[in-house]
Amino acid sequence: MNRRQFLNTSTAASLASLALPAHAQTPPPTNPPNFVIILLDDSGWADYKPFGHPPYPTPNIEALARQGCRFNNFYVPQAICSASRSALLSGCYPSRTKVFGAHGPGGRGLEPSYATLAEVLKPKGYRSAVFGKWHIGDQPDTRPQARGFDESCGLMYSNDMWEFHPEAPQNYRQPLHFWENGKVKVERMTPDLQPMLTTWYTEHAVDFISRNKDNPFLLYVPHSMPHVPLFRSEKFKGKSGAGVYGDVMMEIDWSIGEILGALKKNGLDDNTFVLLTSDNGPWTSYGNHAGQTPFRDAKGTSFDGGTRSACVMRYPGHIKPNSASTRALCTIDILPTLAHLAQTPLPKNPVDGLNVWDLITDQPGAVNPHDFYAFTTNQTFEAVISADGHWKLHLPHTYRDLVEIGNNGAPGKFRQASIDLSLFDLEKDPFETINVAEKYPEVATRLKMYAEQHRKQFFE
Ligand SMILES: [Ca+2]
Repeated sequence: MNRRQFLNTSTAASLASLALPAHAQTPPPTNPPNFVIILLDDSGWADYKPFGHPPYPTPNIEALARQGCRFNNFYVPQAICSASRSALLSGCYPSRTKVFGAHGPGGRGLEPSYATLAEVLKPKGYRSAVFGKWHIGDQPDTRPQARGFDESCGLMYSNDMWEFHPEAPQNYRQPLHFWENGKVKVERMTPDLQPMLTTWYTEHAVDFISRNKDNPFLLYVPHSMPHVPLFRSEKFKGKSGAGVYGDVMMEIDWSIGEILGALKKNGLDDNTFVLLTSDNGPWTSYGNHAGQTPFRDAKGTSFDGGTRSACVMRYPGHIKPNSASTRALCTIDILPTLAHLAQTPLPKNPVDGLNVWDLITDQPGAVNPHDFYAFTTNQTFEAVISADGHWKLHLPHTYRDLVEIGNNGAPGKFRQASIDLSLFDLEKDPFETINVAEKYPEVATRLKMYAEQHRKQFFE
């Protein structure tokens, strides 16, 4: 999708949403559903259809979108791995949990004082599993087994935090482990073994579904790919004709097909909520090993190229098939919304997200219960958007700006750039190019007030 096509579709959808009448709250479904959350790592907004038009096929994701709703304005509160994952699993802003950036080996991650989604669902009899990249804690009390997940396998952090790091191998002297159920299963992941990651996660996921068809479950599959270094198994080598990135995305699409197939085979299609998205935008300095986004900048910034993720949700009978939404939503809302669907209480710790089920199901007259969403990069609070997704205010901040693109697994170079206080009209200017703060002073004042509220709450 190019920028003009994107503008045409999003304007039509937002005009349609204006015509809705007054709103009534939707009760949760009678039977608490299963939850499947598939999280890609560093995948760009345009990496799969129907969001983008990549030069490789993604038929299983397209099928998922046909059976559910595509969310065009879905955000993560920080476009970096640990911060984003922690927000998804806790419903809290990084500003609150202080999980910022990407934690390295041995990192604390999310403190146990903040409940995870798995812990929230446990009292309702849910069995939970995580198969993939955890990255919100590599200490005995912050790893998956200690955080409500009954089963787990995968990496504790990013797949580039190893002895073959292209820039800083000296930072990663300890071998990259592959874990299974709280124990190290593979002591040293090598370039010969990384191609198996997507397959291993998928096999565990399919097996977990078949063993849990008679009880409610949470299946969380945070793929290691397409984060660099890129690896795919033999069966996908050269298959896309679009380079290794295309092969990797085809293998992820295959994995999604396997998971959806397992749901169908076990008769769980109708009672399972499926969500697919990415933890942040593409790592563009990796050039042909990075994904694509039409939006400004990328991973590691608070521009939409970093924070806006392509998202699909499917729940037959509840979410309209083959639909599209321009509602602004954020990953912090997932925990409270799924708690609502499971009819289980919110955790005792404060949660920043809110139940947005009526927005997801597009109930007549439903409005976002938030005033705004806040965005940080590492420890810096940088921007807010109005909860209708219309306006975005950047506070003055620096950001990394790509000046040299890397290739074939070698990164390029960034420089530090800066932006002054800027208001963007995301409906007319989703690419954050024209500062309209002087044209709409009352909007700028309102968003500055929201920003001050967030700053006072978390940064004083
Ligand atoms: Ca990431």
